[in-house]
Amino acid sequence: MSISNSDKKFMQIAVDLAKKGAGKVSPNPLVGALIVKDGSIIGEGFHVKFGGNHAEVNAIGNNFVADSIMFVTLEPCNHHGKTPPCTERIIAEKIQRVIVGSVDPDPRMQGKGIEYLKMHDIDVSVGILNSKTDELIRFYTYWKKTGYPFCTVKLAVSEDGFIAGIEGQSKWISSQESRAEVHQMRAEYDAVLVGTNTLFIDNPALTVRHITGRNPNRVVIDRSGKAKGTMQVFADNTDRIFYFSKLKRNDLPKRVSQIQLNENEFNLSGILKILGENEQQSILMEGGAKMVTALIEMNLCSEIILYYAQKELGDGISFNESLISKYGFQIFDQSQSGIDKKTTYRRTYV
Ligand code: AOF
Ligand code: ZN
Repeated sequence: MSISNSDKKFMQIAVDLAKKGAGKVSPNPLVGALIVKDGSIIGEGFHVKFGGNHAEVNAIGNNFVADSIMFVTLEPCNHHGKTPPCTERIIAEKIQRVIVGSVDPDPRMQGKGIEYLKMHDIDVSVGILNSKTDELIRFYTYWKKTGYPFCTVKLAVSEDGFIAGIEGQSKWISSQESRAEVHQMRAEYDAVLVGTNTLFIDNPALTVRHITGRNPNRVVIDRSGKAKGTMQVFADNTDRIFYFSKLKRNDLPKRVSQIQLNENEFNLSGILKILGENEQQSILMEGGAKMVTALIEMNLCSEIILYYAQKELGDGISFNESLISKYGFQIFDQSQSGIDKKTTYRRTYV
């Protein structure tokens, strides 16, 4: 059956529903679902939190959905995980048609859910609005395919081209709106990563304050074990702290997960691999110029977001923007954030 403009409109609603789970469902994907009968919406749902009902089940709820059409941003699952297979439920409810955005890259799936529905005489269409549905699951997809977290570098660049003052301090370059946006990202990424230099210069808390949202996990890379236990990054909180060092520290709060690596193991690639193994799908890199450059040069960075601010610093540390094209990044999006101009660069990956 062909896809109409109203089908696209319904899928867009499912995409918007899926976004409501941001920051709460990882390491599962964001998923939204909508049930339509005779042109009217009779059910809406999304994956609300990890371990909870899938979007499809929430959309079905207690509604009578026989002979309806389901719009779902991700291929319905066909396996027993923390919850039973959505495909079985769709079949049992006698839903007539399923319109899917993206195929699930999980090795247990990759089209098996779609095949299963078709085998049970359900009319399935795949790929509608898939640039949007793929975007919803970009962290999940990258992590499933590579085992590494999707890393975003975020930098504010002053009017005269510096990302930090001469001492390395990077606070207050960008506008209030940009700072709120970064806090929104913190609330949606699994973890925020910094190195020792940033800890000593900025003593950042890396928590969410300008908006309402949960705090991200924090990752501290401190090769020679210099960080102080009293630093804000270790302040008591409910989320996890991963601390990478060559030394075992006895003076850090007990809740810090210490991961000791030897000289050979101590590199960004190895560290990110370990974070991936610990189900960290997305990392926001708020580190200094050196760490950011290393991440890009090692092909470990998937996205660079630059906030071009209006403020002049006079002098300071700059970021070599020629790295952006040299490592295959292209402009993905441009927008305005308060008085700052924001550019998002992406590189094609997997
Ligand atoms: C769906 N709808 O809303 C989500 C899906 O452990 P479980 O039962 O929660 O299953 C997790 C897997 O299910 C996950 O790896 C992915 O393949 C799929 N996620 N599928 O049909 C949803 N969140
Ligand atoms: Zn499911």
